[in-house]
Amino acid sequence: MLVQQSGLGQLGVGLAQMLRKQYGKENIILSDIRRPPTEVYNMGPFVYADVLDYKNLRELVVNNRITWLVHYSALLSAIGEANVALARTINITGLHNVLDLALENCLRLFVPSTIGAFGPSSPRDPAPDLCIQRPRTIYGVSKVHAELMGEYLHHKYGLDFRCLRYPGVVSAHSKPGGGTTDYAVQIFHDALSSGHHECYLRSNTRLPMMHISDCHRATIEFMQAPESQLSLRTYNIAAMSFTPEEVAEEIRKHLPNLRVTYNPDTIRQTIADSWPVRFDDSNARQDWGWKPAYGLSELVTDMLASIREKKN
Ligand code: AKB
Repeated sequence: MLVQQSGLGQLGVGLAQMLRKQYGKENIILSDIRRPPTEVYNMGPFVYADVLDYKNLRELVVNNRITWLVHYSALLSAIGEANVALARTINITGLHNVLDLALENCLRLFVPSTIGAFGPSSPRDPAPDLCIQRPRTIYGVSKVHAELMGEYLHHKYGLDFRCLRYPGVVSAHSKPGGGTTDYAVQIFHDALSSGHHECYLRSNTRLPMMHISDCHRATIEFMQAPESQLSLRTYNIAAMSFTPEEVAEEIRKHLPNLRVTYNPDTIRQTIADSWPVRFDDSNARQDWGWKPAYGLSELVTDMLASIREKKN
Protein backbone atom coordinates (compact mmCIF):
# COMPACT_ATOMS: atom_id res chain seq x y z
CA MET A 1 0.00 0.00 0.00
CA LEU A 2 1.36 3.38 -1.01
CA VAL A 3 0.40 6.86 0.07
CA GLN A 4 1.15 10.04 -1.83
CA GLN A 5 1.27 13.34 -0.02
CA SER A 6 0.23 16.70 -1.46
CA GLY A 7 -1.61 14.63 -4.01
CA LEU A 8 -3.47 17.62 -5.44
CA GLY A 9 -0.39 19.47 -6.69
CA GLN A 10 0.87 19.36 -10.29
CA LEU A 11 2.14 15.78 -10.09
CA GLY A 12 0.06 13.82 -7.57
CA VAL A 13 -3.09 12.76 -9.41
CA GLY A 14 -1.24 11.69 -12.58
CA LEU A 15 1.28 9.60 -10.66
CA ALA A 16 -1.49 7.98 -8.60
CA GLN A 17 -3.36 7.05 -11.78
CA MET A 18 -0.25 5.44 -13.33
CA LEU A 19 0.46 3.54 -10.11
CA ARG A 20 -3.16 2.41 -9.81
CA LYS A 21 -2.97 0.86 -13.29
CA GLN A 22 -0.06 -1.29 -12.10
CA TYR A 23 -0.94 -1.98 -8.46
CA GLY A 24 -4.75 -1.70 -8.32
CA LYS A 25 -6.99 1.23 -7.50
CA GLU A 26 -7.42 0.45 -3.80
CA ASN A 27 -3.69 0.13 -3.16
CA ILE A 28 -2.79 3.74 -3.83
CA ILE A 29 -4.02 6.42 -1.44
CA LEU A 30 -3.85 10.06 -2.41
CA SER A 31 -3.72 12.63 0.37
CA ASP A 32 -3.77 16.38 0.81
CA ILE A 33 -5.09 19.02 3.21
CA ARG A 34 -7.50 20.31 0.55
CA ARG A 35 -10.82 18.85 -0.56
CA PRO A 36 -10.35 17.34 -4.04
CA PRO A 37 -12.76 17.73 -6.96
CA THR A 38 -15.38 14.97 -7.30
CA GLU A 39 -13.54 13.32 -10.21
CA VAL A 40 -10.50 12.75 -7.96
CA TYR A 41 -12.70 11.16 -5.24
CA ASN A 42 -14.10 8.88 -7.93
CA MET A 43 -10.65 7.76 -9.11
CA GLY A 44 -9.65 5.96 -5.90
CA PRO A 45 -8.96 6.36 -2.16
CA PHE A 46 -8.36 9.90 -0.91
CA VAL A 47 -7.67 10.95 2.69
CA TYR A 48 -6.84 14.10 4.62
CA ALA A 49 -3.19 14.24 5.72
CA ASP A 50 -1.19 17.16 7.06
CA VAL A 51 2.62 16.83 6.83
CA LEU A 52 2.91 19.03 9.90
CA ASP A 53 0.73 16.73 12.04
CA TYR A 54 2.83 13.71 12.99
CA LYS A 55 0.03 11.85 14.82
CA ASN A 56 -2.26 12.22 11.84
CA LEU A 57 0.46 10.79 9.55
CA ARG A 58 1.16 7.89 11.89
CA GLU A 59 -2.54 7.03 12.09
CA LEU A 60 -2.77 7.01 8.31
CA VAL A 61 0.25 4.72 7.96
CA VAL A 62 -0.85 2.31 10.72
CA ASN A 63 -4.52 2.10 9.73
CA ASN A 64 -3.78 1.46 6.08
CA ARG A 65 -0.75 -0.84 6.25
CA ILE A 66 1.30 1.67 4.28
CA THR A 67 4.63 0.39 2.96
CA TRP A 68 5.64 3.11 0.48
CA LEU A 69 5.45 6.88 0.85
CA VAL A 70 5.74 9.49 -1.92
CA HIS A 71 6.30 12.89 -0.39
CA TYR A 72 5.35 15.68 -2.80
CA SER A 73 4.61 18.44 -0.28
CA ALA A 74 6.72 21.56 -0.88
CA LEU A 75 6.48 25.25 -1.63
CA LEU A 76 8.22 25.79 -4.99
CA SER A 77 11.00 28.27 -5.81
CA ALA A 78 9.23 31.57 -6.49
CA ILE A 79 6.44 31.21 -3.94
CA GLY A 80 9.00 30.05 -1.39
CA GLU A 81 10.92 33.32 -1.73
CA ALA A 82 7.70 35.23 -1.03
CA ASN A 83 6.92 33.05 2.04
CA VAL A 84 10.25 32.00 3.50
CA ALA A 85 8.96 31.06 6.97
CA LEU A 86 6.15 28.91 5.56
CA ALA A 87 8.50 27.29 3.03
CA ARG A 88 10.90 26.43 5.83
CA THR A 89 8.09 24.87 7.86
CA ILE A 90 6.52 22.82 5.06
CA ASN A 91 9.71 21.91 3.22
CA ILE A 92 11.94 21.18 6.22
CA THR A 93 9.73 20.43 9.25
CA GLY A 94 7.33 18.48 7.01
CA LEU A 95 10.24 16.48 5.62
CA HIS A 96 11.53 15.67 9.13
CA ASN A 97 8.10 14.30 10.04
CA VAL A 98 8.10 12.12 6.97
CA LEU A 99 11.65 10.85 7.58
CA ASP A 100 10.79 9.96 11.20
CA LEU A 101 7.61 8.25 10.06
CA ALA A 102 9.46 6.24 7.41
CA LEU A 103 12.13 5.13 9.88
CA GLU A 104 9.63 4.28 12.63
CA ASN A 105 7.44 2.22 10.30
CA CYS A 106 10.06 0.75 7.93
CA LEU A 107 8.55 2.57 4.95
CA ARG A 108 10.27 3.02 1.64
CA LEU A 109 10.39 6.71 0.82
CA PHE A 110 10.47 8.73 -2.40
CA VAL A 111 11.15 12.48 -2.18
CA PRO A 112 11.64 14.57 -5.33
CA SER A 113 14.44 17.10 -5.61
CA THR A 114 14.97 19.58 -8.44
CA ILE A 115 17.25 21.59 -10.72
CA GLY A 116 16.68 24.20 -7.97
CA ALA A 117 19.02 22.24 -5.68
CA PHE A 118 21.92 23.83 -7.61
CA GLY A 119 23.16 27.41 -7.48
CA PRO A 120 25.34 29.97 -9.22
CA SER A 121 28.58 28.22 -8.25
CA SER A 122 27.43 24.81 -9.58
CA PRO A 123 28.58 23.64 -13.02
CA ARG A 124 25.61 24.63 -15.20
CA ASP A 125 26.14 22.98 -18.57
CA PRO A 126 25.76 20.21 -17.73
CA ALA A 127 25.22 19.85 -13.97
CA PRO A 128 26.39 16.37 -12.86
CA ASP A 129 24.85 14.38 -9.98
CA LEU A 130 27.71 15.15 -7.61
CA CYS A 131 29.10 18.68 -7.59
CA ILE A 132 29.00 21.94 -5.63
CA GLN A 133 25.43 22.79 -4.55
CA ARG A 134 24.96 26.23 -3.13
CA PRO A 135 21.35 27.16 -4.00
CA ARG A 136 20.19 30.70 -3.24
CA THR A 137 16.49 29.95 -2.64
CA ILE A 138 14.81 28.51 0.45
CA TYR A 139 13.29 25.89 -1.87
CA GLY A 140 16.76 24.85 -3.09
CA VAL A 141 18.22 24.86 0.41
CA SER A 142 15.36 22.68 1.66
CA LYS A 143 15.85 20.24 -1.23
CA VAL A 144 19.59 19.89 -0.62
CA HIS A 145 18.69 19.29 3.03
CA ALA A 146 16.21 16.58 1.96
CA GLU A 147 18.79 14.90 -0.27
CA LEU A 148 21.41 14.89 2.48
CA MET A 149 19.07 13.83 5.32
CA GLY A 150 17.65 10.97 3.25
CA GLU A 151 21.09 9.76 2.21
CA TYR A 152 22.38 10.06 5.78
CA LEU A 153 19.50 7.96 7.13
CA HIS A 154 19.99 5.46 4.33
CA HIS A 155 23.65 4.97 5.21
CA LYS A 156 23.17 5.05 8.99
CA TYR A 157 19.90 3.09 9.42
CA GLY A 158 19.23 1.49 6.04
CA LEU A 159 16.24 3.70 5.16
CA ASP A 160 15.22 2.93 1.55
CA PHE A 161 15.32 6.57 0.49
CA ARG A 162 15.09 7.44 -3.20
CA CYS A 163 15.26 10.89 -4.73
CA LEU A 164 15.13 12.21 -8.30
CA ARG A 165 16.06 15.74 -9.27
CA TYR A 166 13.24 16.82 -11.57
CA PRO A 167 13.60 19.45 -14.32
CA GLY A 168 10.68 21.85 -14.90
CA VAL A 169 7.68 19.61 -15.52
CA VAL A 170 5.31 20.46 -18.38
CA SER A 171 1.73 19.18 -18.04
CA ALA A 172 -1.55 19.88 -19.83
CA HIS A 173 -4.10 18.82 -17.23
CA SER A 174 -2.54 20.05 -13.99
CA LYS A 175 -1.05 23.47 -13.43
CA PRO A 176 2.10 24.07 -11.43
CA GLY A 177 2.01 26.80 -8.80
CA GLY A 178 4.69 29.21 -7.70
CA GLY A 179 7.61 27.83 -9.69
CA THR A 180 10.18 29.50 -11.93
CA THR A 181 9.52 27.08 -14.80
CA ASP A 182 5.71 27.64 -14.79
CA TYR A 183 5.83 29.78 -17.96
CA ALA A 184 6.51 26.58 -19.92
CA VAL A 185 2.97 25.42 -19.09
CA GLN A 186 1.22 28.80 -19.28
CA ILE A 187 2.55 29.56 -22.78
CA PHE A 188 0.48 26.67 -24.20
CA HIS A 189 -2.74 27.84 -22.56
CA ASP A 190 -2.12 31.41 -23.76
CA ALA A 191 -1.21 30.24 -27.27
CA LEU A 192 -4.58 28.46 -27.54
CA SER A 193 -6.70 31.15 -25.88
CA SER A 194 -5.55 34.73 -26.59
CA GLY A 195 -2.57 33.95 -28.86
CA HIS A 196 -0.36 36.16 -26.67
CA HIS A 197 1.99 35.12 -23.87
CA GLU A 198 3.85 37.58 -21.68
CA CYS A 199 6.92 35.79 -20.39
CA TYR A 200 8.48 36.66 -17.03
CA LEU A 201 11.87 35.29 -18.17
CA ARG A 202 14.23 36.63 -20.85
CA SER A 203 13.82 35.01 -24.27
CA ASN A 204 17.18 33.21 -24.06
CA THR A 205 16.84 31.68 -20.57
CA ARG A 206 17.61 28.00 -21.05
CA LEU A 207 16.33 25.50 -18.48
CA PRO A 208 15.98 21.70 -18.31
CA MET A 209 12.36 20.58 -18.88
CA MET A 210 10.40 17.32 -19.08
CA HIS A 211 6.95 16.11 -20.19
CA ILE A 212 4.87 15.00 -17.21
CA SER A 213 4.42 11.44 -18.45
CA ASP A 214 8.22 11.01 -18.64
CA CYS A 215 8.45 12.40 -15.11
CA HIS A 216 5.87 9.90 -13.79
CA ARG A 217 7.47 7.00 -15.65
CA ALA A 218 10.93 7.91 -14.35
CA THR A 219 9.56 8.04 -10.80
CA ILE A 220 7.90 4.63 -11.04
CA GLU A 221 10.84 2.95 -12.81
CA PHE A 222 13.22 4.34 -10.20
CA MET A 223 10.98 3.25 -7.32
CA GLN A 224 10.87 -0.24 -8.80
CA ALA A 225 14.61 -0.54 -9.54
CA PRO A 226 16.34 -3.24 -7.46
CA GLU A 227 18.56 -1.77 -4.74
CA SER A 228 21.54 -3.61 -6.21
CA GLN A 229 21.32 -1.43 -9.37
CA LEU A 230 21.55 1.88 -7.52
CA SER A 231 24.99 3.44 -7.14
CA LEU A 232 23.37 6.66 -5.85
CA ARG A 233 20.27 7.59 -3.86
CA THR A 234 19.78 10.97 -5.61
CA TYR A 235 19.85 11.09 -9.43
CA ASN A 236 19.43 13.83 -12.03
CA ILE A 237 16.90 12.99 -14.75
CA ALA A 238 16.83 14.89 -18.04
CA ALA A 239 14.81 14.99 -21.23
CA MET A 240 15.37 18.35 -23.02
CA SER A 241 16.46 21.93 -22.41
CA PHE A 242 14.85 24.93 -24.09
CA THR A 243 14.49 28.70 -23.93
CA PRO A 244 11.16 30.60 -24.07
CA GLU A 245 12.04 31.67 -27.63
CA GLU A 246 12.68 28.07 -28.71
CA VAL A 247 9.44 26.69 -27.29
CA ALA A 248 7.54 29.62 -28.85
CA GLU A 249 9.13 28.85 -32.25
CA GLU A 250 8.07 25.21 -31.95
CA ILE A 251 4.49 26.23 -31.00
CA ARG A 252 4.41 28.57 -34.04
CA LYS A 253 4.78 25.49 -36.28
CA HIS A 254 1.19 24.73 -35.16
CA LEU A 255 -0.05 28.24 -34.33
CA PRO A 256 1.86 30.71 -36.54
CA ASN A 257 0.24 33.78 -34.98
CA LEU A 258 1.54 33.23 -31.45
CA ARG A 259 2.99 36.48 -30.08
CA VAL A 260 5.36 36.43 -27.10
CA THR A 261 6.49 39.52 -25.23
CA TYR A 262 9.18 39.50 -22.57
CA ASN A 263 8.91 41.27 -19.24
CA PRO A 264 11.47 39.59 -16.95
CA ASP A 265 10.66 39.75 -13.25
CA THR A 266 13.68 40.16 -11.02
CA ILE A 267 13.01 37.30 -8.63
CA ARG A 268 12.27 34.57 -11.15
CA GLN A 269 14.93 35.72 -13.62
CA THR A 270 17.59 35.71 -10.87
CA ILE A 271 16.50 32.23 -9.79
CA ALA A 272 16.56 30.90 -13.36
CA ASP A 273 20.00 32.41 -13.99
CA SER A 274 21.36 30.46 -11.01
CA TRP A 275 20.05 27.07 -12.19
CA PRO A 276 21.63 24.52 -14.55
CA VAL A 277 20.87 24.98 -18.24
CA ARG A 278 21.33 21.24 -18.79
CA PHE A 279 21.33 18.17 -16.59
CA ASP A 280 23.80 15.30 -16.89
CA ASP A 281 21.66 12.22 -16.23
CA SER A 282 24.18 9.59 -17.41
CA ASN A 283 24.13 7.76 -14.04
CA ALA A 284 20.33 7.31 -14.16
CA ARG A 285 20.61 6.02 -17.73
CA GLN A 286 23.40 3.62 -16.84
CA ASP A 287 22.19 2.33 -13.44
CA TRP A 288 18.46 1.83 -13.93
CA GLY A 289 17.91 2.39 -17.64
CA TRP A 290 16.34 5.88 -17.66
CA LYS A 291 15.39 7.10 -21.16
CA PRO A 292 12.94 9.94 -21.91
CA ALA A 293 10.29 9.47 -24.60
CA TYR A 294 9.50 13.17 -25.28
CA GLY A 295 11.72 15.75 -26.99
CA LEU A 296 10.63 19.34 -27.68
CA SER A 297 8.58 18.65 -30.82
CA GLU A 298 6.72 15.68 -29.23
CA LEU A 299 6.07 17.74 -26.10
CA VAL A 300 4.60 20.66 -28.07
CA THR A 301 2.40 18.43 -30.24
CA ASP A 302 1.09 16.56 -27.20
CA MET A 303 0.48 19.69 -25.08
CA LEU A 304 -1.53 21.44 -27.78
CA ALA A 305 -3.59 18.32 -28.53
CA SER A 306 -4.26 17.57 -24.85
CA ILE A 307 -5.34 21.13 -23.96
CA ARG A 308 -7.58 21.30 -27.04
CA GLU A 309 -9.14 17.92 -26.17
CA LYS A 310 -9.90 19.06 -22.63
CA LYS A 311 -11.55 22.25 -23.88
CA ASN A 312 -13.89 20.34 -26.24
C1 AKB B 1 10.16 25.47 -9.86
O1 AKB B 1 10.22 26.13 -10.90
O2 AKB B 1 10.30 25.93 -8.74
C2 AKB B 1 9.94 23.96 -10.00
C3 AKB B 1 11.24 23.24 -10.05
C4 AKB B 1 12.10 23.35 -11.25
O3 AKB B 1 11.58 22.58 -9.13
N1 AKB B 1 9.17 23.69 -11.17
